[in-house]
Amino acid sequence: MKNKILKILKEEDKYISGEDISKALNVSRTAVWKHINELRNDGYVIQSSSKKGYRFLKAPDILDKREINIPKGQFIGSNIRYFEEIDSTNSYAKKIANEGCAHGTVVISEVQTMGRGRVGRQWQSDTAEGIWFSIVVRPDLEPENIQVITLAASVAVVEAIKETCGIICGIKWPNDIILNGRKLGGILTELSAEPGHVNYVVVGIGLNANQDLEHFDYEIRQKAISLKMYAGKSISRANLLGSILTRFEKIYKSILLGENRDIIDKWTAYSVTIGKEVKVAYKDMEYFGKALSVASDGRLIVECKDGVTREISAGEIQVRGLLGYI
Ligand code: BTX
Repeated sequence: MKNKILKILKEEDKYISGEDISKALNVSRTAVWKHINELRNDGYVIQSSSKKGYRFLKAPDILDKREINIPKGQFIGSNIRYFEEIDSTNSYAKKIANEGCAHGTVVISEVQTMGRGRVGRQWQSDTAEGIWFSIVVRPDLEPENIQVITLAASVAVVEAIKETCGIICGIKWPNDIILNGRKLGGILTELSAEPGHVNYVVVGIGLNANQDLEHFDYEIRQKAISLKMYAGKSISRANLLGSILTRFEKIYKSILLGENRDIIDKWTAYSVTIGKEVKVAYKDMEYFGKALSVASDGRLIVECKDGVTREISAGEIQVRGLLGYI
């Protein structure tokens, strides 16, 4: 009931009387009053006037599904599991994916106590100023073609940031979102597969939204950035998340149609890696060379100084630009 009242207040966008709400929902005026107070306790700002009724003013800065707008019928985000705190949205997403959760389920947490990066690294996400979430998909693709999903997610993130904040970011192969030469976000894709068959893919996305520099641990202050630090003002996390989910669904559908080239072209347009001198570190080996392009399966093609052109897949290597962090 509380959410139905919220919907009416938001749609009305001006004062609406308690009586009109009670009639529309067939509940007593006391019940309406009680639910409005509950919404206020949730952080919603609702004006009231004894003559005119109630008026919606402002939503709290939370990533609750009531605040995330996605188009009707969209499957990514049609099922949302929301937490105020969790160890890692990726760990939880893998657990529910193993238990058979719906394709397109999204796990969101305001805070993570054990946010994970790649290869056992930590992802600092101990504040509700960021956007930390994981998407579960069950694509009908060969396991070796999954890497393009990470590229697709980075394109969705960069385009959504452009749309909702007017800020242009870059992508460092394969999964870093870069702003002003610093790390704004990252993507951790985890896969459960058997030969020839993918059970599920969890795409975990972490984005620094409204942190100030002091929020970051000392060790990463030189390389981390948030959208607020760049723009000088807070951004709406819910708007940005809604836009990412919407764009990701579109791009995901095009992958299933085999339109990888389109995604790779978009990814290349935002890339800060292609054309750069890079160092490829794999196990004990190090290669120096130039990043030439990305193959249709998402591998990075590097022309190495030893004369060999190598195709590098994520997870095996680290690529460091030789000129600073990117
Ligand atoms: P990564 O391995 O590329 O990056 C991890 C490295 O980035 C760390 O070693 C540290 O140097 C730096 N770092 C850590 N936290 C931050 C931060 N908040 N901002 C900038 N730099 C940082 C990137 O891994 C993939 C990260 C995915 C995170 C999401 S959040 C939702 C989901 N759940 C989960 O546990 N992980 C994913």
